[in-house]
Amino acid sequence: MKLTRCLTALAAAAALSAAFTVSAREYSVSTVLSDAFPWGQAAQKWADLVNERSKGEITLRVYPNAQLVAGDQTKEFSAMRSGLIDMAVGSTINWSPQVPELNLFSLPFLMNDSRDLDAITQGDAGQMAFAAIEKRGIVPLAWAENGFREISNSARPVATPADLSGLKIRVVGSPLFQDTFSALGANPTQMSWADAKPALTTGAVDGQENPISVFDVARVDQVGQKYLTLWHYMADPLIFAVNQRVWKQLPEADRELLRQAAIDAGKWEIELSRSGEAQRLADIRARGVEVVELTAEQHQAFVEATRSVHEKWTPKIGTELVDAARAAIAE
Ligand code: X2X
Repeated sequence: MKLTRCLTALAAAAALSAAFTVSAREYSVSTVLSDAFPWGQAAQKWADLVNERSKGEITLRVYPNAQLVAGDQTKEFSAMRSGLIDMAVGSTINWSPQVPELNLFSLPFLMNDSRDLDAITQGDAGQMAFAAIEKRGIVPLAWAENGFREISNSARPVATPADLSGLKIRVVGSPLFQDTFSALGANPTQMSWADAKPALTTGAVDGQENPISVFDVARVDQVGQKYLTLWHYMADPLIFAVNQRVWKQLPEADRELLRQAAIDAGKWEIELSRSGEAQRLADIRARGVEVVELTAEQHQAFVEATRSVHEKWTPKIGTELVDAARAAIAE
């Protein structure tokens, strides 16, 4: 009798714990920027769609500001690979130290506009970039975007490479950025986003480069960045991705759910991000920032000044991948 009761209690406990395991499936999602920015909104949209479509069974908890890697955004990919982080919506810049192929998107002036970017991500080159990520133990699911990166500084309007001469520019991620800004005669300093705003505030650096949405939301104008040049020199896509062990443990239906939700969230964010740019730029101008738009000749001078970066980095990225990207753009 006693034994039966005891067994019943055990069975009940086991059932309860099984139920609990199923209903409490929660995964961490790392981002660098919070949901005040399109980037964080992409991750939150993913979480919302997954929650809704799994009827609350799967929870994605978004941890912004690279907090799961103590602010060191270039460690995010490694942390996800080791299982410290389950999932991420990450920038190609921040993952390129571990996935050199992702430097493709950082090649200066490779892409002129969103059409070029889409041609890459939606074609063979995009698949090759995903294969490179997969080869390194991470499952990529979908694309979103941070945006075309524009350069700002506190000293003077920049319309030629000579205008950048000697300016201390905060850069992020891959050593490619050192090469680009050195080729332009500037003085690049690598640091995390967490350190960037204080460095701009104190004047430890003169300038930075980030998409218009980041300049706008982070109020970079408030830390003395009075000059903004629209040179569209590169764009960093965002990638939704999952640790391989986590992925393998998921039932097929859940994988499909996660993938489709990532694709939908990515499309939603890309649209949101692009459609908001004109208004953001108007707001930035209204705050007194001097916005420089380049003539075709001025643009060309920057292209020529950074050719050496392509020569040095194409072999590291992979000639086949760079060729595929160029072919996609040319089509
Ligand atoms: O650090 C940056 O500049 C940011 C926020 O754009 C990235 O994480 C690439």
